[in-house]
Amino acid sequence: MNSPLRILFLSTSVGSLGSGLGGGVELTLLNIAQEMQHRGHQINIVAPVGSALADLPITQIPGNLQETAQTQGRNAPITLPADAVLANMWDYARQTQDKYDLLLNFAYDWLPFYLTPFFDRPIAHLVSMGSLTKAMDQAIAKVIDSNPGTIGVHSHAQAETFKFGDRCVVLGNGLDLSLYQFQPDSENYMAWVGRIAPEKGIEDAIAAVQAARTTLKIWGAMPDTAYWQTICQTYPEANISYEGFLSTAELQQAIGHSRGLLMTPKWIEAFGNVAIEALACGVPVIAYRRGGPAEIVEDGKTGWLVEPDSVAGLVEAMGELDKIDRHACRQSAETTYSMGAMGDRVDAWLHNMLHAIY
Ligand code: HBI
Repeated sequence: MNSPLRILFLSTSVGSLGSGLGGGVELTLLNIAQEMQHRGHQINIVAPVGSALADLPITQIPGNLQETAQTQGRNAPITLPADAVLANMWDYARQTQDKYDLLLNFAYDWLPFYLTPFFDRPIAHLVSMGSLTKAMDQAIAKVIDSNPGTIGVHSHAQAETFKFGDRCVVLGNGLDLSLYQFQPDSENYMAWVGRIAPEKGIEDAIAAVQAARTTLKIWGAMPDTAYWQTICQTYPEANISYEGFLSTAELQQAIGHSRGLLMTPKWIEAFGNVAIEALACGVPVIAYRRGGPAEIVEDGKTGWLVEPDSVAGLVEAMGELDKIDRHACRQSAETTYSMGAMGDRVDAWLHNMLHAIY
């Protein structure tokens, strides 16, 4: 058993926890925080004002939110708004760091990486996305050079997008599977879940269900309604419905009854929490063979992996869903993606990092 630690969690800066704007990292932070508490570690979370997450201890920090990194180009300059919540969060961290054994950063932003050598306490960074900009790559590389073992990622595919990928610690991810009910039977609709944004490739899923003459139900945050309107105008015949951004309890109930989940990422999805949420409910996953989901789905066993960007491949895979055993989907979630399995990986990562220093 690893010794109990005092850990300060620093959240993403693009939205308050619970708003959905933080995407997959909200769920990741919640699950790691709950599992670390369960293991006897003492944690506190620093996050933008308006954050609420289960009954976790959160210090809410005011300030203006950060622009999302994935909408900027590779040469994007470092930006911080006036009165940046990110800067305010890290100023708070600087002032209180002595109360903790280590800091755990979830923000995919330049500042936390730049500040790392200025802090007295070790900082572990869980990098939530693949390589996006030169500035971020350089900032992360600098940290991994001076503090080996402190950069965690979710998948090998994500690590490989960075030149230093072989020196990242691959953690996968984990869910509280008790929140997900296994559903042995399905109704006749497909599911798509995610932030409704270009990098998620929802257009392909809609084109596929239109071609397959089936129904698609869509859940997730909708940061840009104009983008959604454009999609609806582009596919007027598609049988699709936007079902909103639900809590985990409601979402798992809704996707649990789907025939299958479609994952159509246009970028290298770092992981794809949604894939394990679906598997936990017994729902097979049809995913492009790209990024994190390709390391989660076992082709032919828990879903189908499709040639990236092939709508025809998605249609063909939907026709083969009956070959997948829904029990095998749930089992694969329990084996690799439970809180315990993820907790073991995170515990080992943090303790190895501390042992390397002291
Ligand atoms: N963009 N600038 C910035 N900072 C983040 O922490 C960040 C982001 N975009 C998306 C994001 N985090 C999370 O949704 C990841 O889980 C993808």
